[in-house]
Formats: sequence, C-alpha cells, structure tokens
Amino acid sequence: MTENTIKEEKYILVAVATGDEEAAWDSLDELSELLDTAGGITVFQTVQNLVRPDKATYIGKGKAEELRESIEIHEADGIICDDELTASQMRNLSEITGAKVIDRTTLILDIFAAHAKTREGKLQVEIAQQKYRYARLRGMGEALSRLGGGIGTRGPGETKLETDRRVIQRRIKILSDNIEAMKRARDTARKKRSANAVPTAAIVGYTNAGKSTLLNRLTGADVLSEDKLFATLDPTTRSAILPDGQQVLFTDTVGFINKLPHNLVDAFRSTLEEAGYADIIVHVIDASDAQAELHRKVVYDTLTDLGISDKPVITVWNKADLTDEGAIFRDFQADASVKLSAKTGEGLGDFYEELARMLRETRVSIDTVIPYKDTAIAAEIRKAGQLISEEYEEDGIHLKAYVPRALAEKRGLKG
Ligand SMILES: Nc1nc2c(ncn2[C@@H]2O[C@H](COP(=O)(O)OP(=O)(O)OP(=O)(O)O)[C@@H](O)[C@H]2O)c(=O)[nH]1
Ligand SMILES: [Mg+2]
Repeated sequence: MTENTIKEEKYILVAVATGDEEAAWDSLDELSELLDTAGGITVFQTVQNLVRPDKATYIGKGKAEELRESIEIHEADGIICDDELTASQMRNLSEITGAKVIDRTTLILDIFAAHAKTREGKLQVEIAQQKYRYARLRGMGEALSRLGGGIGTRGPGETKLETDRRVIQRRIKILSDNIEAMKRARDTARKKRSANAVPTAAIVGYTNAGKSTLLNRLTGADVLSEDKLFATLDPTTRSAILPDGQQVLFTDTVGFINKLPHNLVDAFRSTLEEAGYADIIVHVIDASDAQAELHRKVVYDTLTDLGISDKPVITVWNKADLTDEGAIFRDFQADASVKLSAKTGEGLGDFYEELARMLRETRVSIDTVIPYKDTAIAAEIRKAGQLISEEYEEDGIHLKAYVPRALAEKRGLKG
C-alpha cells in the first residue's frame, strides 16, 4: 500500500450525519477533494441521517442495498465512507454492495504515502498504515472467534492471522526505532540552532491554506505549493531577514485536516513537535474558504492534541486577493491577526510589523557595554537580537537591543 492505489477510479462518497446534515455534506465535499488529490473521480455523493452509524454496516442496510444500484448506474469502482470504519463494517458493506469499500482514513493514508519524499516521512506514513492494518486484523480475529469455533475458525486461517499480526508488530517496532533515531538527530540539530539563538517561527494551518506559498514568499524558498491537499509532508526550515534586519527561521509543516486519522497524528508527532519548539506559531488560514471558521477550530484542536497551546500565535488570514476588500477577519484566540496574500504579497508589511512586535515580547531589552575583547558576544547579539543602537565607546561597544531571554540569561546581559 505504499503506491498511490486510487488512479482514475470512480467512487461514490457516502457519509452518515448524526446531527448537522449541512456539515456532513461539507465534509463530503472535502472528501471529494481528497479523492481528487489521490487521482480518483467522484461520481455521486450521498448522506444518510442516523442517530449513530450502524455497527455492522456503517450506513443502514436498506441504504447499502440502494448503493448497490447506484454503483451499477454510475459504473463506480467502489464506495468511500467519510469516517473510519471497523474491519467488519468494511467487510459487510462490501458484501452487500458488491463493491470495494474504502474509508476516509485509508484515503488520507494513500495520499500521504504518495507524497512522502524523505526517508522519515516515508517511515512515518508506513507506521501509520501498519497500525491501521494491525487494528483491522484484530477486528477480523474477533469476528472469527465470535463464530464460536468450528469449521473455518481454526487451523491455518487463525494461524495465518496470528503470523500476520506478529509480522506487522515486528515491522512497527523496527519503524518506531528508526523514527526514534531520527528524532534524536533532529533534537541535536535543534539544540545547535537554539544555541545560535535565532528565533524560530513554525508555519501551521489547515491543508491547502497557503503555508508553503507563505514560506516561499518570506524566505525565497522553493517549496512545492499546489492546489492539492497535503502537498507538503516534510518540514522545511529556511532563514529570512525581516525588514528591521532581524533573522528568523521559518518552518513549513504538514497541514491539518478535519478527522485527521489518529495514527497519522501519532506517526507525525515527532515532526509536528518541531512546532512546539518554535518561539512563535504562524497560523495560516485560507480566508476565502467558506469553511475557514471550521478550519481555524480544527487547527487549534490539533495543536492542543499535540500539546502545543502555550505559544504566541499570529494568525494570517491568507488569500486576501480572493476576499472582499472591506472584509474583516479576526481570531480572538490569537495574539495578533493580519490579512495578507502570500501570492501577491499585499499585506506583508503588516505581517512583518506584528511579527517583529511579538518577537520583541519574547525578548528582553538590554542596554550594555561589551568589552572589546568580547566582540564575539556583540556579534551574537547582532545576529539573534534586534539592534536599537550601537556605539563604540572607550571601554567597549555600547549596545541597546532586544535579545532572546535565553541569550540574555546565558551571557548575563543587563537591561
Ligand atoms: N489566490 C491565492 N492563492 C493562494 C494564496 N496562497 C496560496 N495560494 C494557492 O493555494 C494553493 C495551496 O497553497 P500551498 O502553499 O500549497 O498550501 P499549503 O498550506 O502549503 O498546503 P499543503 O502543503 O497541501 O497542506 C496553491 O494553489 C497556491 O497557489 C494567495 O494568497 N492567494
Ligand atoms: Mg504545503
């Protein structure tokens, strides 16, 4: 399952609405975009209102029988359900409809598998896929044992299942060890960076919000940006010099999505944790998207999930070129909000201003004389801090600047 398995295939998308039917339709639209990204085609969408998804078949049995006909009419290759299914739901639904059944999680995993470029990205995707498979095998085992023994439940069948499970478990262990080793390497790299005390900003946000476009705009990087979901999986860090002369490292990260499979959040935890070490979170929202408010919430929820909720946040309402000129966007959970277009560059000045202001707040002001024998410290301050004034005096360089709190403490710099 490491190749993109859904190519030019036609699918019927189906969701169960347990409350807000409108939201279920919106979610199906997003599922359709996911399918498009995976290279498949949506031929029909349908929503069923239920108190809760059917335990055995996800949608009701009657609805499943109807779908059997829809599949024939639309010559569809299969069905994609908008929630994660259990092994038995998948099997039962496939039996009734006579078609291939896929769930939202499998689709997202498929896209991730096709887009992972680095070794770590590939390992992370595979671990999520293996965990998903493992859970499904367990489900099948339970289904078999519920038959209460007898023909078909013992012997090679069961043994094969056990072997499969052991093989998967071993594979998961190997993958986890590899990822752990890479995480250690990254920790070392990060320690080196933070010793340099250059402030860092993590660019986070819903998939397709324009994170990579913003990174490219800010740093002149050349990260792929396209109108597809999950174009970026591997974090890229690039340096930028702000108009006030201060250096900042920006990191682009994997996008979030509603109902992001838990195994993926877990698998990507170590790369996403990069954001946890940033001085500032830059939260990019596609302001032109009708679902912007939902996306905003999903991002905050995911950040909280990852244990990142105490960082200063600057919210970027992106794609301003596609919104009404007078439209006002606010994010009351953020420390600052700006409206801009990463594509045209309009509004970038406000962003730099807010960012500089926030960086100052994570910093302390110093007013100190550095002896000429310690010019290395002066260089450090110039690099990591925002210089207000610099004068060459008799006993040394008189510096007034804002520097990261950590640097001020390390060098015993006075305010
Ligand atoms: N009109 C307009 N389009 C934009 C703007 N910023 C980004 N886009 C487009 O939005 C699409 C997604 O942009 P990306 O930068 O790839 O988005 P991303 O957040 O990195 O997406 P993923 O990596 O897939 O999560 C691309 O087609 C961009 O050209 C903008 O300010 N205005
Ligand atoms: Mg991207």
